[in-house]
Amino acid sequence: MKVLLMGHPNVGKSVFFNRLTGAKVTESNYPGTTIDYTEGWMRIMDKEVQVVDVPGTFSLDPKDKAEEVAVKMLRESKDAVIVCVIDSSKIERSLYLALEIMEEGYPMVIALNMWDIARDKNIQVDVEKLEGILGVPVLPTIAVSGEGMRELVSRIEEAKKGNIQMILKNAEGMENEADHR
Ligand SMILES: Nc1nc2c(ncn2[C@@H]2O[C@H](COP(=O)(O)OP(=O)(O)O)[C@@H](O)[C@H]2O)c(=O)[nH]1
Ligand SMILES: [Mg+2]
Repeated sequence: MKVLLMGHPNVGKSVFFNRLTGAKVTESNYPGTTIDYTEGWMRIMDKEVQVVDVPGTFSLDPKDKAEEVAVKMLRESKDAVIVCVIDSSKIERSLYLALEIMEEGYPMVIALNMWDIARDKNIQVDVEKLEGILGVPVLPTIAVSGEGMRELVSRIEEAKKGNIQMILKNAEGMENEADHR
């Protein structure tokens, strides 16, 4: 299994990466480019999992070399689980990328990072509702303190299993909503 950390620039992907991985990280240029990325390893349920700090991108329609590399890395990793890191204080702008990646069929966990900043700005996010709408696990995180990251990791495995529970839960929710109409 492989985990790709993806998201806009400056959302905390590299802080996330450093917290998830140990000392054995390698930095390389993507073949044929000057764009660098970092790879490392983490343990999930007794398994060594490769983690990649993918260059930041705003969409899957690349606008520069770094975005091109990000999209290539995604498309080359068909079996990856994506941790989509989002700045909690700018959610609307970030969901587009998450939806694009989900649309390509990748299992995903969403990290609502910089939760502390959103809280300070009085931005309130209904995490459960967002989870229900998107059908993927959504976790508030503060990468600089590590808050929420353990739970996020525990749900990577769940995402990989195809989110069956989530899909069932959503289907149930939709039925209930239909009943009330
Ligand atoms: N307050 C706060 N700052 C964060 C958090 N996560 C990352 N940062 C800071 O945001 C900046 C960008 O983080 P970085 O990991 O380099 O972003 P990247 O471009 O996505 O890799 C750095 O100054 C981090 O220390 C967070 O959850 N809360
Ligand atoms: Mg970075």
